[in-house]
Amino acid sequence: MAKHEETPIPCFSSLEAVYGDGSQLEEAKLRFDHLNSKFLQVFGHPPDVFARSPGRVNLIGEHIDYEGYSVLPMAIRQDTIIAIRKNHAQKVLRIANVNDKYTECTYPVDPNQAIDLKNHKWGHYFICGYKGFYEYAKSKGVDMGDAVGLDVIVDGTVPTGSGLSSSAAFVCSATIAIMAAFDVNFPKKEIAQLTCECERHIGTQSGGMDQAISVMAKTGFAELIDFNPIRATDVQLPAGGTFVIAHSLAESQKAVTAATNYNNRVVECRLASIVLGIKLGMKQQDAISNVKTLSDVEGLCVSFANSRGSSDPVIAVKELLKDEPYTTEEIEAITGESLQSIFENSPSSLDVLKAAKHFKLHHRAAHVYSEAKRVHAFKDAVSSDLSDEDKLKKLGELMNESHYSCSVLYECSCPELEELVKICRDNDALGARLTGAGWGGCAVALVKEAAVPQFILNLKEKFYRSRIDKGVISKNDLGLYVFASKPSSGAAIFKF
Ligand code: NG1
Ligand code: MG
Repeated sequence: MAKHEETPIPCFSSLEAVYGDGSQLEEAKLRFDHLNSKFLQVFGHPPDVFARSPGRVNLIGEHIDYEGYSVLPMAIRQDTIIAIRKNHAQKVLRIANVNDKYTECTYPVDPNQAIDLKNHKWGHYFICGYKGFYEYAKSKGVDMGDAVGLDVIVDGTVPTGSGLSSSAAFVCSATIAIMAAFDVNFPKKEIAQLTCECERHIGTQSGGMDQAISVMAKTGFAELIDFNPIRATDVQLPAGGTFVIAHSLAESQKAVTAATNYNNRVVECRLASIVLGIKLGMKQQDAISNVKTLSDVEGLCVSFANSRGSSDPVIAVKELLKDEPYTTEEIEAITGESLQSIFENSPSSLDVLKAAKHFKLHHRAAHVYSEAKRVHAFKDAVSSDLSDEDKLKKLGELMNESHYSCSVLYECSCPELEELVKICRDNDALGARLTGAGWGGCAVALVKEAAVPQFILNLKEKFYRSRIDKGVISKNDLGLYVFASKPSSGAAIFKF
């Protein structure tokens, strides 16, 4: 049997295969009916085919996918569904949304068009998928002929700016819908790779976790995702524990704040890896040309640590990178080359350099190496012969350590997330941490199954009540901001 990741995206003629037969199915039927009628109303004909791809919650392994390290997310039930149809009469991409907040966007059919990053629009994420699809088809020698128009309607239920990867749910469902409209399909792992690369057209130097889990998830399992090449290994979570997702209500606009937040950390990690490489004996030019990520110099760090009687790469970080932030001049004295020229081919990195005062190489590298270890400790605990109760306890501890590292070393938390994580822990969570990129968005807490209803009530009382009173959110929407989540299924195509 072909491995899961080698198989193409499944195509179904009914909703049950993805949405089960309970309340989720009823909700899905309403959404698909609504998409159909809205499509008719907006474009004057029904859609040809649908694609869906889910959001995700990352259980552990934050900000390490782009450094080449494995992560451990699971898909959530919230997803993006896209209805699509080719339109030979109109040579334009028309992208509408069931939510009137997102007004219709139109784009030319040229797959080589540049995305206007200075002028951010929601439809840009669809264009990421569109460009990605054409780039991939070209690399595979598929002759796509003249570009045709596309009519598209989007329905997303993953809350945006929440660290639950609404962006990847959108980019993946867009790419898969476009593939389905053109009647082609590729192996999941190739779609995971191509969607990861094409989401970078939006200007964030993303890793690949979100797209990989959105495309490859399986009902009932979290997945250990490895990179280079992308692989997914099923992880069966211990019985008796439930992950509760809670929104801090601080929105993290990653595409807009990239230069100071997300891309800044990617650049800091690159600089940390080059400096470590040089300090561990690499020639300057060699390190600058060949070292892209901290995983590239881990071997050198481990040898160094071995010489000190340990195998922990953090030892090398502690001894070789100073605790205080580095200035540009200090780094250039080590690399022998200007940062401008090191990053000359990456406009989004040059934006980072422009915005940065200094670079915290020690802290960022210490986070990445220690977080990478915690992912494996998490996976090992799950498959150990501990009792389920002890496994859950261990997983909770690792989540707490991960949060500490994100907050203190990586500085990607925010006051609202700190408050929420503390409330989770004070109310009997086995562990709690921010999830996704951070700087806002959601926390994830591991809670004993039997305690979940009371836990959610406590969060409502202690975190959300004052925000409802202040009118930040409406009481009726609470279910959108705090909910228990089970591992859901990955991307699918529907043709009825
Ligand atoms: P979110 O917060 O879902 O956008 C981002 C990155 C991931 C990963 C996490 C941090 C994108 C599309 N996703 O997730 O690849 O690096 O942050 O662990 O940029
Ligand atoms: Mg995202």
